[in-house]
Amino acid sequence: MDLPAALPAKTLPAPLRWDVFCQVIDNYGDAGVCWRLCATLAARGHAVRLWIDDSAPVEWMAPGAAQGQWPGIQVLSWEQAANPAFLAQCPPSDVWIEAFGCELPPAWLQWHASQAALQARPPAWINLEYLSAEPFAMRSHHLPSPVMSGPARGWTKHFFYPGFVPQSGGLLPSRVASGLADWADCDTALRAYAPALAGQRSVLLFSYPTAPLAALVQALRSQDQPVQLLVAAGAGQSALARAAGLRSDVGHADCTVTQGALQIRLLPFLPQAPFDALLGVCDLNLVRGEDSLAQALQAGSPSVWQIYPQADGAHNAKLQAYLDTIGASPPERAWHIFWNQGAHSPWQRDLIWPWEAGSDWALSARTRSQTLREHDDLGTRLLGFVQGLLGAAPAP
Ligand code: TRH
Repeated sequence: MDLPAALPAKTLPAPLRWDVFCQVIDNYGDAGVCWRLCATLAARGHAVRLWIDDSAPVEWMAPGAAQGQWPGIQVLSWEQAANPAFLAQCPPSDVWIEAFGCELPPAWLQWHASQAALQARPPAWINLEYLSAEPFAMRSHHLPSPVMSGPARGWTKHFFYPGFVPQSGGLLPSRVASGLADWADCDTALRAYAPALAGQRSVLLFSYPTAPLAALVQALRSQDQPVQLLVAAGAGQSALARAAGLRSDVGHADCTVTQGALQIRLLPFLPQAPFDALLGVCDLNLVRGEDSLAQALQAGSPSVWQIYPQADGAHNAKLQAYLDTIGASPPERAWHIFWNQGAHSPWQRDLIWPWEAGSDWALSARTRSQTLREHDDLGTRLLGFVQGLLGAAPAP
């Protein structure tokens, strides 16, 4: 009988040092994904530096992080990444993550390419892309992209595409569902912001201002039982306040207004963990952007995705690919059409609520979430890929 080959040392999950680069282009998704990745890696014992050009969203997503109060994570500025004197004090890392194609500062590349140790063994350099179910994402996942010019010429980046299926890069895990967050903290926040959810119907709304909010409000007001609408902070909240005709003096975060069956509660910006927890306790999550979608899916309650609209209409194919991949039912598709057709999209008679008799939406959302969570999450898949790259590189 053949003896199994000895495991190469690199397959051991030794803690690595990571540099994650984030440029905030718009909204909160760039910071949200990068922070979630950092938290996932740090929870597995890795040392992470997050270089970010605007740390304002991190201040409310992860209070204390920018002040160095999160074990394993250092939040640093983009300017520091371009300062050779500062870089000289930083131990070199094993992995560079360039989020969403943000280009690393030239001074960073210059400084690192001049270091003999890195010339002998360059870092695993990953271009972390947007979550997509489209075929191109699967085709491009793990593909190498040789650097052809500049100080790092001759090194290689690799694409990494998050996704919903086992062959993809997976989904970033929910901070709550995967036990990465302190449940007591989340519970305190839930008690504060969603005090009377038990036994009541509830909808979480995190939308762009272009969602059909007037039609939503109208439909909720005429429900036969009370419904709480928890409205996440941001531009969508201001639009909801206008659509519901809230007086400007109540149109601010952290207040509750009752209109017919509808109780509207405007939320302040919540830290990411309680935000995730909220997705797990509401009966319907109307979410936007890839990160809240990924979390809503894993949370296991029915969800509808308002996809970020692109001028060239490319978001339509992306939405279709998503619905096909998750095997969306006709009622779910009807909701996605209604919700993504602009502020004046009319309420349709065939739209059903997940709590309506005969609806199996809640059950299918739970089943989908179980399937997703049985697969390795993005952190595990990324780590495996990176270890393969580092193992293949010559030892220093
Ligand atoms: O803010 P978004 O709309 O971001 C989007 C997407 O990233 C999209 O890909 C990009 O093209 C576009 O911006 C420009 O939605 P998303 O992706 O859901 O990110 C929101 C993040 O904010 C998520 O990590 C959850 C977090 N969040 C909280 O932690 N607490 C809160 O109170 C709120 C409102 C959000």
